[in-house]
Amino acid sequence: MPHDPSFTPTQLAARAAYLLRGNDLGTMTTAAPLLYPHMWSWDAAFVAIGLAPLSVERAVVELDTLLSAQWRNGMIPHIVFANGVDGYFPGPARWACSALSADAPRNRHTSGITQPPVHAIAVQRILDHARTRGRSTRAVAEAFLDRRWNDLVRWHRWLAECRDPDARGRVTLYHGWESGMDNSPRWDSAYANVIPGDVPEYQREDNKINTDATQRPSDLEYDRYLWLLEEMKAARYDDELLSKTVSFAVEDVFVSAILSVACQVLAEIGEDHKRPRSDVRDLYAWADRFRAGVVETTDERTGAAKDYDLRAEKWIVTETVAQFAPLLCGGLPHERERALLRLLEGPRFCGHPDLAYALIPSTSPVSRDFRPREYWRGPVWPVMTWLFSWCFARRGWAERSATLRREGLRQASDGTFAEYYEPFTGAPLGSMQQSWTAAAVLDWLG
Ligand code: 9WN
Repeated sequence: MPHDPSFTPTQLAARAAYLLRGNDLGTMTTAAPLLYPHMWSWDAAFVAIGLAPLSVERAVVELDTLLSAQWRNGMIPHIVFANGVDGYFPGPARWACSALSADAPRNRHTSGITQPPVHAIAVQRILDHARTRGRSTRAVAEAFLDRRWNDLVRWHRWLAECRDPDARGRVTLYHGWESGMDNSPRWDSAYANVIPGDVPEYQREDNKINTDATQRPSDLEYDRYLWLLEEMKAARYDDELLSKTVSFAVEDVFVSAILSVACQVLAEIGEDHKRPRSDVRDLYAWADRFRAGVVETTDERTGAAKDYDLRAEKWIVTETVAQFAPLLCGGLPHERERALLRLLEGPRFCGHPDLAYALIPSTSPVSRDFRPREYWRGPVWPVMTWLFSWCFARRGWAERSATLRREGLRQASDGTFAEYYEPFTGAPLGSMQQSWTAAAVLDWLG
């Protein structure tokens, strides 16, 4: 049964705003107060989406902080470390980015990998809110776009050129963390081929904070995560070398769909705001390329998308939220899209009879890989609900979007702002006070 007490929308919005204020270090918002005391890339974008209805100015600062840590090659790193804050492993010393790579920024500590490119969506939400405000706020948003346009295009260009050098229309990842869905069953077979060598000694911090081992990745998984770091360090985070040497390399269909949407959104912003035509043209071309790359992976009958393991040279078929990637970016033939919507809304996902809320579990409850409490192996992640709800609205599916919003808000009305939820009981799991959960609620209620 869903948890009590439940808060009214007004109370919930106030608590969400209070939470973001509490997690604010000044110019960056931590992803969560204890478990994630730094800035994460895709979290920061969602945080900016939540901040925009409260303060366009503060939302802009969030993205500015993130972009000020962009690498010279264009990569936005997955973590920007808060100065002088410990409590997360692997921290800056373990990544050693600026010592190893001339592309890493000198003035900021960051990780050496990336995360899903949802940032253009945040830029659009900021511009949407600015439009409803006075002249000075609109000017802040415009100035941001002037200041950061090139950086945003550089970011998308890096993904298109360095992470899809053969123009297959799919983004290559060298670490499960880059997918944002760290231990999803999607990556099990690719990780099985990662044989940890000499991993320098380490102590996990996450399991000191979340002491319930059923909710976090295992030690064996962590050994592999840390081994990949060593492989990347040996390659000095060099884009070309990574593609040859790292033992984990997958084409992520979900990140590819996000990139397609993000390129489309940024191209439209570029058109509206009279940005250079060549940029807009490139962005539309990448949107098309990655949409086609996603569609190419889909099952003819169900429309379900799949990832590709570049090292094993085989498709990865699992029943996870990533199967629905084409619903984000579009491009499927009509019948196939209808089949995929039936899969989404049927008993293998949102229509499973035992779910507390009609939301998309990270892994299908009928899959062998399903674990109802374990991170990306089953729980419902509110931020995913938000992403689908937003994309569905954009695709003209108002009712589907509204259903996700309604169910997402019902789930969040327990006021914990949990990182993820148990699908059957609705119990909050992972980190509480998770910034992006509050941000989703603020956007929905804004
Ligand atoms: C590793 C911050 C991040 C999210 C990811 C989520 C989790 C980190 C971790 O937390 O990953 O990047 O330590 O488990 O999987 O999506 O961005 O909220």
